[in-house]
Amino acid sequence: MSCRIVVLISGSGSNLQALIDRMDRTQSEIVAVLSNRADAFGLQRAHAAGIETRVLNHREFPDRLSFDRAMIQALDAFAPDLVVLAGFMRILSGEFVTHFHGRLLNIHPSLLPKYKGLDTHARALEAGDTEHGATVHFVTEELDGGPIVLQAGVPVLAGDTPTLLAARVQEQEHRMYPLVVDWFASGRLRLMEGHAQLDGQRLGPTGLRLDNMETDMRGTRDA
Ligand code: NHR
Ligand code: GAR
Repeated sequence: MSCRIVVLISGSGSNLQALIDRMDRTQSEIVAVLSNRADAFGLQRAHAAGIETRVLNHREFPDRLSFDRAMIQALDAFAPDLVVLAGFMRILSGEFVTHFHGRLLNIHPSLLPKYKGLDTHARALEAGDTEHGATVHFVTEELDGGPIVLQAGVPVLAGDTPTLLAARVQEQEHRMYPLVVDWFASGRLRLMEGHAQLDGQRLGPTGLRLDNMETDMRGTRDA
């Protein structure tokens, strides 16, 4: 049976594109894309792929909760098994997060728990970090604080700007998000008692590392 996915965006949607590009090879289907901005380029990507779209402008609602309730209604109409935040820029209420508990994933552009919130690339540069990266995690009410599934690191290079660094991080995002979504869609990944679990094994506090996993797989292939 196919996993019904709805993707939430606010902007370019390059992570959405990475998911779209894998759809024919997976047991999942993106049934809708929802944006809080009518001008999000990701909506054009969805149209080009023949995926239904919805726009809910948060500015047209009196407060966060009524926006979130409208989103819950719009999303429930698609009966999603999984809701994927892909560059979605609105903080979600406890009511929203509870409604989709265990079926809500986010990709965040830092090696959490470092740099929760916004402007992560500038903050990593400012701190003089030699490594930066991205994290896929289950969403809970604690902003960028939910159980971590997968992280990928990139080096910070001499002469980096936030834009250069963001591009390097996004390359990794486009590899890691489809992988995690596949794990969820195939029933291998779930949220159990507040912890991410893959193949029945509870993951550690910072989840798995994409680079380690590839080393492991190379080991298996060469053996
Ligand atoms: N909601 C909850 N409850 N928990 C999380 O972990 C969430 C979430 C909503 C979004 C994505 C997150 C990120 O990956 C995310 C995780 C927006 C903001 C923010 O401050 C912070 C983190 C994230 C997304 N948004 C401003 C707000 O007032 C608006 C900023 C804007 O519109 O540009 O909502 O980084
Ligand atoms: C991604 O890098 C994602 O990690 C980040 O925004 C970018 C969206 O790119 N997410 C956040 O900052 C969430 N607050 P995309 O629209 O091209 O997928």
